[in-house]
Amino acid sequence: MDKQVRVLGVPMDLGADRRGVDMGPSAIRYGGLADQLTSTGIDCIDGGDIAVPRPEESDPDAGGLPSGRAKFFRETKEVCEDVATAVNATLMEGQFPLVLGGDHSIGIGTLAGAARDDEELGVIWFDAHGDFNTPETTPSGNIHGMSLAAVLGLGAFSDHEWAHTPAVSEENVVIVGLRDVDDGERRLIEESEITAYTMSDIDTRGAPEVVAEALEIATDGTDGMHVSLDLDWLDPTEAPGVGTPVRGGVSYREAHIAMEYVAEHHDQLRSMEMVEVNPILDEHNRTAELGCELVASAFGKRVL
Ligand code: HAR
Ligand code: MN
Ligand code: MN
Ligand code: MN
Repeated sequence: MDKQVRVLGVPMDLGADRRGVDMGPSAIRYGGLADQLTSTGIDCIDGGDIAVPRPEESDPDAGGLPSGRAKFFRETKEVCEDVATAVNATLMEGQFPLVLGGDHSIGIGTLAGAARDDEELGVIWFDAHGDFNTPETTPSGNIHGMSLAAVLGLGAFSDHEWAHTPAVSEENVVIVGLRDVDDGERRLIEESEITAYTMSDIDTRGAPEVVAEALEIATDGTDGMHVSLDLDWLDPTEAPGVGTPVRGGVSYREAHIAMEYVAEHHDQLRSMEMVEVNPILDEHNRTAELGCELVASAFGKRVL
């Protein structure tokens, strides 16, 4: 990574039931992000946090959707618009945006900011979950389980320009590490043109092969790619401090090799985010610390 990295915190928890992810950006900074980046030889600056309203002060069902349910839709839209503005301004300055969540609903904003109008963007979504529900299929109403569907303009999100990012095409979107999918969501993933690698794919083919293929798909004919790292992608024994842990995730070593492969594509990497760290559920901040190590690997940290 030869660009200056600008860190943007988004203490967002309106998209998830488990309060505590709003403290993610603090925990990640406290977990040594700046030191990890500096020791990787990266020049980084901290752009501070984007303001997020408290759920207690907001009405989850204030509306704005044509159908279905998406809690705090209005507030999420406002936060994501601010995230998009900050991410785009960062890119315009020639810096690299590194966004810290917060729950995964912020991915809607990061991608909207990273995808400039005339350029196509690929996406790799490292996650236990598909985040592919729409307001019509969601079992929870939580937007963090819908962010990828929102970016692709599915269901009730189709009329919403703030969510739908036309510069992202399904053919260049890849989910890696999938193991917890709802029924309606499964149907949407199957009907779509995205590629989803489950944990079984990683078990049988190995993380390096799967990630290499994911990188090919995300960079095939695109002008750049966005990497979205949901820490529940890892096994909960490695990353217990996440809002929605699911057994059977990737190991510490698999996660590192994946990020090292991302680093090999630094020319195409346009933006990155790390989400869903929940310090209330963590053990001595180890999930946040692991996240910092993984970001350093993605930016080219090496042993030799
Ligand atoms: N699929 C479930 C839902 O829609 C939970 C998914 C969200 N959890 C996350 N996102 N951490 O990756 O409510
Ligand atoms: Mn997610
Ligand atoms: Mn997840
Ligand atoms: Mn589209």
